[in-house]
Amino acid sequence: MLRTTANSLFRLAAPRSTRAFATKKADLLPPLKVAVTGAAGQIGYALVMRIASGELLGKDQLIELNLIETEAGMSPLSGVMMELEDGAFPLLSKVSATSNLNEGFGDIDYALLVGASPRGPGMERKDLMAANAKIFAEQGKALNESAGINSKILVVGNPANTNALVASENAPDMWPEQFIAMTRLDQSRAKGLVAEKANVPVKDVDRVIIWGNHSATQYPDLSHARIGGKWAKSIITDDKWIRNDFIPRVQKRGAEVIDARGASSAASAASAAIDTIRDIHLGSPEQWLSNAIPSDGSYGIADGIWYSVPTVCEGDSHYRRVKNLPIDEYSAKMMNATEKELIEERDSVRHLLPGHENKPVSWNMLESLHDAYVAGETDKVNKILSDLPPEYAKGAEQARASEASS
Ligand code: NAX
Repeated sequence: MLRTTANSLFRLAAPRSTRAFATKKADLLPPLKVAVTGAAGQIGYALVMRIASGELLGKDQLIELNLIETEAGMSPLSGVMMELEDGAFPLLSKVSATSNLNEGFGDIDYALLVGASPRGPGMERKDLMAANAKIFAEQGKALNESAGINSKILVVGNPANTNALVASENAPDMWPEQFIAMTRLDQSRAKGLVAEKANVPVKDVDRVIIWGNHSATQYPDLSHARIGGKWAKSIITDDKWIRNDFIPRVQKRGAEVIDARGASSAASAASAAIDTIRDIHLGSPEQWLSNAIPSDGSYGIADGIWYSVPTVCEGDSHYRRVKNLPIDEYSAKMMNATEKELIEERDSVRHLLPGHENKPVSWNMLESLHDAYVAGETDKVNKILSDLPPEYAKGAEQARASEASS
């Protein structure tokens, strides 16, 4: 508990980035450490080359890559190491390969958790869920012990949302919001299909939302989407296309790729992982980006599941959910269906969820405190303060007193 409190206070006090400072001092920024699990797999292979070339954190950012694999994966991984060496990437200051999690996650700034157990012959979904939950529980523990204090963790390996929950629950000293499950690929797929339908370049499509689980229950929502700045539904007026073609196609796009390619999405998944972390690190404040993050009860979604919502990435490794969007009846039904699946997934791995008692106070709570304070909602401020541990409440009271006296 002591470590938890000290860590959360330190996290609050720590500057979120030294970027602006560093750019003034040198052409290249001091190295940031990035870990990738499953680095010898097909997504990992596509991913590490692009990270090394500077697409993840910027072309002025030196990178140390920690590649993590199973014992069996170490041999193919040595080939990936050779190719990284042969690429002579100027930004890559160091590469290491390991199957030891604490070593691989030591002081990292970002981790991309791609490695996961594949579905074996005759394996049921619940068996796959259990096998992967075990992997992500171990990784959560190791991240808790070894990762950098402000690190961000992107979970790609499936079932991504529930794996993120398991990893976070096993990392009691980390904020839940440090763990994000990837739904950016689903969002990009949805944007691509809308662009095709409207016959416009994909860059003209924005505010497409993926709600819920990275699975066939996800809800790709066009209610708020825009095409060339205009409301998408005023351009795509065919609701039947949206409900009977667009939504199921996005939900099952992974299977469509497997049917055509004979292998699952790899380059596009790597691309989406790069996009997710790049936007979190460098910011993309004008976009609504879908990320599965810990629910805070917004939109009536149950607490304690990793549910995809629209977020705004402000840069410096910080993101905010987009709140208070109007939700129509059809959307509510679709959002509930995917929530139900996530609750069932959570319940099936309960034995690997040690509980929240030692968790630091979440960003969600501090953000709600800030919002209520700025809006002058005194009752809400007092309610949140009464739920906070005393050391936070004392600091908030002091801030309030000094503001009142200035
Ligand atoms: P591959 O089977 O090609 O590669 C997985 C790699 O992970 C292998 O090299 C394996 O040795 C390694 N691995 C397994 N367990 C590990 C562990 N405990 N620690 C470290 N490494 C481990 O799969 P790939 O196509 O790369 O897919 C990886 C994961 O991404 C899968 O779970 C897949 O379902 C998931 N996906 C998630 C997507 C998303 O949008 N969130 C989309 C693409 C992809 O389907």
